[in-house]
Amino acid sequence: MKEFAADPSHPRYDSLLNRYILEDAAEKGMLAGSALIAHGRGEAYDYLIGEQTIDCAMRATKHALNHLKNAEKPVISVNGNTTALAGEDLLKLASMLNCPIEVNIFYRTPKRMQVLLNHLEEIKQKYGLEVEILGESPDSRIPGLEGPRAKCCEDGIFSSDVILVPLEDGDRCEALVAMGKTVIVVDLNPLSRSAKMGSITIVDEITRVAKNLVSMFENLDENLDLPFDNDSNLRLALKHINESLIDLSSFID
Ligand code: PTJ
Repeated sequence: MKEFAADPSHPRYDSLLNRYILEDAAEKGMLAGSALIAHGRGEAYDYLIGEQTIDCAMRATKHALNHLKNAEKPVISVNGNTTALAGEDLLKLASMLNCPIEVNIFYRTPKRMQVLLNHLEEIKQKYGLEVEILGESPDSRIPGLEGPRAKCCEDGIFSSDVILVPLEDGDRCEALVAMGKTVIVVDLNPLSRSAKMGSITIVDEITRVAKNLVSMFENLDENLDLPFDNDSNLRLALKHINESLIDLSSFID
């Protein structure tokens, strides 16, 4: 793998770094075949959002963290893209929450599962984190889904009451909501089915979200009771995108 050559002063440094990380992860066999396409779709929305955490995303992040902290059985579910981009911060968050992290991928192959589990295990060792990593031996199924994507762990996703599940597929999100869970979605596309189906949707880039969750953990008010309505919050994200488009249209004669 070539060295990452971009200078931190580059205005789009973070975006270039994420591409580099994903190229590297693809070479290691961590990603699904369509992972870079999915990332590109996210990038397009991020461009319109201004590659920043907008106010409604911060509000959703605080609300999500409040739910995770007050959950009886929280769990963090990670796929290939999320593990590559935000594995470190999400493992730190899992350690703070004292909850398991479950590798649960849409395009499931034993080889990918092993590479992802090993990657998380290495991060865990590096930082000396005490986190249970699940996913290797699924012993349960998400009701209402067919095939390998329904597989999950009884001690993780299946029995959780609050689940953080970034970059999720719409069907699985719907099935998790139907199980009665509070489903926290991270998706840059406020129009995606997952964004609309989720209980709390954070319209923001996963590396920024993971960092925000870790940095806010200590300081979040224990009794925080933010009024929150997911549909209204999604509309605020769309309003922000719409305003960006109106600004951009000033370039057109
Ligand atoms: O590792 P696997 O097998 O579970 O597969 C993972 C992918 C992401 C390939 C799979 O779940 C997939 O195909 O996802 P979709 O249906 O393309 O949805 C991905 C959603 O995530 C899209 O709505 C993107 O806008 C959004 N997205 C992509 N990159 C990011 C993102 N949202 C936040 N942060 C990102 N970095």
